[in-house]
Amino acid sequence: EQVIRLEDYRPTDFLIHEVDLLVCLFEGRAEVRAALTVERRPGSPEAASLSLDGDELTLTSLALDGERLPEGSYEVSPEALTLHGLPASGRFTLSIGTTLEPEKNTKLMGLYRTRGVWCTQCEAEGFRRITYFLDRPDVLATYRVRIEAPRAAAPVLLANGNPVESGPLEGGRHFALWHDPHPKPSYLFALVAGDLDVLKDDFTTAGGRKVDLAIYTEKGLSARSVYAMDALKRSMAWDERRFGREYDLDVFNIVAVSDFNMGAMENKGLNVFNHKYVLLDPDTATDGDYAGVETVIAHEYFHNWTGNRITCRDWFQLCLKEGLTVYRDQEFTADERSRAVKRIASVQLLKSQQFPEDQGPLQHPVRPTRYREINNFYTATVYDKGAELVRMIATILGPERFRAGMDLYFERHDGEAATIEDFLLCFEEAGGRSLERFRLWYAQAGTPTLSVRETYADGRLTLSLSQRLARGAAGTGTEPMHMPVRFGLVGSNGADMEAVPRAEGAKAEDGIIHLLEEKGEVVFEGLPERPLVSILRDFSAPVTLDFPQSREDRLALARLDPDAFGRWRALADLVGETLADAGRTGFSPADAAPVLQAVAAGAADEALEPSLRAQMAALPGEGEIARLVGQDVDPGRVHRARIAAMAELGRIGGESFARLLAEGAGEPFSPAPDSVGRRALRNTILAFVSLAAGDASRAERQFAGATNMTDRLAALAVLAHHFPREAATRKALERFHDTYAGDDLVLDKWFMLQASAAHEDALADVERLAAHPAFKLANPNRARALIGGFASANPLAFHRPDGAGYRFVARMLTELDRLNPQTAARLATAFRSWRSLEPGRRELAAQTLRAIAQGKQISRDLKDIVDRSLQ
Ligand code: DPP
Ligand code: ZN
Repeated sequence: EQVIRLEDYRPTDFLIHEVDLLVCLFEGRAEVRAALTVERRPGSPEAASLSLDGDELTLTSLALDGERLPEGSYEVSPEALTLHGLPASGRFTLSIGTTLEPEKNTKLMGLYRTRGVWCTQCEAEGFRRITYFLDRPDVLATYRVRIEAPRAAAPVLLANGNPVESGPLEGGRHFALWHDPHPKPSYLFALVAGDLDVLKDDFTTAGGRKVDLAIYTEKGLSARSVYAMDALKRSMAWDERRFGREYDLDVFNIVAVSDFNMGAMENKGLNVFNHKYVLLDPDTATDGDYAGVETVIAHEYFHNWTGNRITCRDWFQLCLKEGLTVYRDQEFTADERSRAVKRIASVQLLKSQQFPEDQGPLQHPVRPTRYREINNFYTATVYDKGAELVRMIATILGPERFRAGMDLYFERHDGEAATIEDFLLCFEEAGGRSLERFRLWYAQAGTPTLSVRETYADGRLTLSLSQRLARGAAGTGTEPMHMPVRFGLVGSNGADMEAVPRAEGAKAEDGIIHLLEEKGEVVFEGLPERPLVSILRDFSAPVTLDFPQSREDRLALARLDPDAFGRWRALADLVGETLADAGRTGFSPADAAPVLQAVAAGAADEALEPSLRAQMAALPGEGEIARLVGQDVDPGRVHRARIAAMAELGRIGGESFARLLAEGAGEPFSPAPDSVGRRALRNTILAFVSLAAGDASRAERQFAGATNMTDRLAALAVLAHHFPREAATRKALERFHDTYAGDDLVLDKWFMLQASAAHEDALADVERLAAHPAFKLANPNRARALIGGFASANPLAFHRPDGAGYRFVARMLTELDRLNPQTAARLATAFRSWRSLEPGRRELAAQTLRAIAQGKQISRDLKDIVDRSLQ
């Protein structure tokens, strides 16, 4: 199996300047004619042949400057078209004809057809499934694209860039011509043809360019794209304000489709979205869906500068665009909503998704140095840890110098395919500071441990810090890295003390300790009282914190810390430790009482914004508790411990919870943050109270009376998860199904909810659902809802001690792999923490993984994940 290595990178021998594409769409097939303006790169060897990537293509014609190429001057293999004896200098035109069958393309890479709509997905290596090409991100060309299609099936014809011309053709066909003036790599190519509804609007940039905006959806769904349009316009305005980045074409089009491997794709001027991240209304979408749409719309829009105008030299640099763009979308949400709430949500995601990846067999550095299948590196590490690294640069430099570094990056590399080194150099120059110890974060995989010890006497506080990185599956280095540690010293009055420290082996400035070596020490003198140490505010470095702070101090911080994130962290760490203990040895109400009382107090604290109260109230998920347990995990015990804690919390919350539930009922729906927060708080509490009372009736009433999907689904979740065998639950599930039978996005929720319901018969239920007429394995959202819902969100059932959960998932993955390897591989990461299970399950999981690996027709995508999981 071929391994691609970073150290083997070298530029291409040929440049492709222009791409002229004619795409003729017919029922059952597509014909593509590409005219490529090519030139041998000055200085490259005259004997070098040109090897163009291809995948599942049929070559129908081939010409050089209009002359058919003779036999022997080229070779075709399943992966490439190789041309020999090409001109030594000057530009020449290669004309290449290919045919493809979009209707049969179940991989959803390249050109495919979904619900009658032709669309494309080219990142990372899909363009080679449309025509032969140098399908790599450092080959930048301008594109002119003409689409011809039957007018009835495809009245809408879209491609990248600006529209040039359109008109009728014979035989009920028509055409559209598009031109994208910005040179781009092939992975940003897109076209769409179909019978679509549209929502239109416009936006005028700070520089006065009027941009026509359009969101295209399947028939009848246009009304559900209003919020996405609003999010788009806010994103455009924010990028101008915050980063000085304006949009650069006359049109910006978004198309939402049902069948899509990713969340969305940032193709230049023509974003293609999984419709899950566009379509919304209060009756069919939850508050979480609203947040997801806002984030993904912003993320893809922000790629226009970080990804498109400046792209990646090679796929090893994926974090250059993804980590940076996630950082940008996180900042957007923080500015638009609440900074603390967004930061907490991002940290929760990092801990629940990235930490397990970084601590298990699929570990890889933020910038990997080798891969077998690049599609498997669109990971939490590249995206979310990648964003943490950009955040650390901003923390280290401060806002002004960070912005200066970004400005320099945009100025210096606009129109280029850049590397992480290019990016870091901009911050070193603009920031006037070496990032030598910092850049190791990109190369060294694993979650470092930051240990903090405090000693206090007579007004003098000493903080001793040290860092440690264990070598994991990636086998990368373990050198000390530059860790910015935000902190505050909180007085008993709940205010930060003013204190100027002395430091050794570390630097301390502006509330940040810069730990640059393995060990460092910071001393504060003349303090009026022993402070509460609020450490790692804002989660200023993605580390595991080892700080044996007393329970009393942490409970006090959970009440007093003037930094909202600090309050949450103090409490969340205590809750995590309490539940990890319970997951090891069983839940003890007496041990947990002080912590759960603090949780209930946080939920009831009216000084906090509602979303923050909901975050204070939420208990970590079973996956996160399992990670904290560490070794020999028994997922059944973890599940029982968490349920017991929820019920106990419901008892402790008592009257105050009942009041909170009663107060908000009947509040009209609004997507505004406070309204969202109140719903989140009530729905979190609903589960606690129902479990405490052993009574489903509250949830039943909420389900019946709900006026929005958030409240309806939350109530249904309480029923399905905690009262699975009650008649009321069956009835509610049926009613939900019947109400929304024609609505795929809502049906996905219905599948997901049942797949993730933890109870004895869960596997039988999921097997029944896999045979349900509405279950379609070929639709990624549906496959993710059922298989992902079971394998990643139902630890109790997936990790059944008899291994039947593993075997079910293996069967489904093997079947899915034949249709859509990329989605199968993604879902297979559910096994990534198998080594931390108790011995019985560990052996069963390993057996299952080995059985998948031995499958005869296994794809490279799935094999790569399974092999690395087993290594
Ligand atoms: N569409 C994916 C994203 O935006 C990959 N570029 O992250
Ligand atoms: Zn992205």
